[in-house]
Amino acid sequence: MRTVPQTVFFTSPFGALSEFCADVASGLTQPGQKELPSKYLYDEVGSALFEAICLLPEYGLSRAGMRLLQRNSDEIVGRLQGEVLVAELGSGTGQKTRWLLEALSRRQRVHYYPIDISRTALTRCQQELGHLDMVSIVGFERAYIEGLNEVAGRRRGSTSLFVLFLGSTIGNFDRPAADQFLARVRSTLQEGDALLLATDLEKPVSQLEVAYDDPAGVTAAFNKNLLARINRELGADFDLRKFDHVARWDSGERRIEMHLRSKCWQHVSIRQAGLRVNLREGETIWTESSHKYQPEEVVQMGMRAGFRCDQQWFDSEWPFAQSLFFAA
Ligand code: AVJ
Repeated sequence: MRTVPQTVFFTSPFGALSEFCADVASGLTQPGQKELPSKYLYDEVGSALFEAICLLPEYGLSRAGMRLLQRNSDEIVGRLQGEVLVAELGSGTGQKTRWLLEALSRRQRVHYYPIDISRTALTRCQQELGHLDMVSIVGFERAYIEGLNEVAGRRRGSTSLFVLFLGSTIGNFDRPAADQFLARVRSTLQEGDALLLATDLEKPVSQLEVAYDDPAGVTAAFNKNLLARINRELGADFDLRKFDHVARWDSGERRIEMHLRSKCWQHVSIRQAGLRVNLREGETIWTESSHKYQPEEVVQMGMRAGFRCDQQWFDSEWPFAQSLFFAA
């Protein structure tokens, strides 16, 4: 039977540009380390570059996440009880999710709610998953917690929520912020609801450095595109050739950081923000952190937020974990 896919987008990017502008202005004028939020790496060009990164031999992260779901989706889904609504934080391209939705659709009609601030991502996800039998998609163009609250409002009776956070995007938060984020997720849930959390694990530094500074320069392009995006959308005049891509491991924080390092003394103007910014030679703009974890650390992180860990699955080629939690 072919069910009619109910594809609806709830969009509300009103004010999105001014939020971008405000975040750029505050990140570049704050005292000390200049910073740009990593969520802005993913415009249309950035998302395409990230997809190219995922094809690089040096970057095994997304293939590991994919393999884990390909191999274990039946078992994961088998651990859920009763009817579930599926909410995904950050829909990405939907490729990984496909394995889970297919496994679920073998036992129930699936309502799938991807939540993403990027309209492009939601569209991609719809293209990838929209044709699955027994799966209906309703996309929310929202921040994660906001979207999750809306999805939670759609549950009826004994239906439980199955929340997916698959991109290992949790790694973009520093450790205290990750705790806080998981606690917020927990507060939108009821006891018995499930969370599947993907995390990249610690591995040799040399392997991480080349994963985030690949010889073909795709990650460098991905990073520099953030400046190009600011040029395009906020009328700035960043000269991308005056910046180097830097990926550095911070052993205290156990994270790989991406920076853009100014090759010279320069000033940049950002027209829409009415702002001029000076950069010293060697000064960096910090654009992303990607935290790496120990498996037991992930269990503890979930527990602190009010979850219990039911099971973890590990990839044998690239240290990476999928952890299934239940709201306790
Ligand atoms: C999409 C956040 C999981 O942290 O590895 C890839 C983004 N940055 N290469 C990561 C990224 C540089 C990626 N996540």
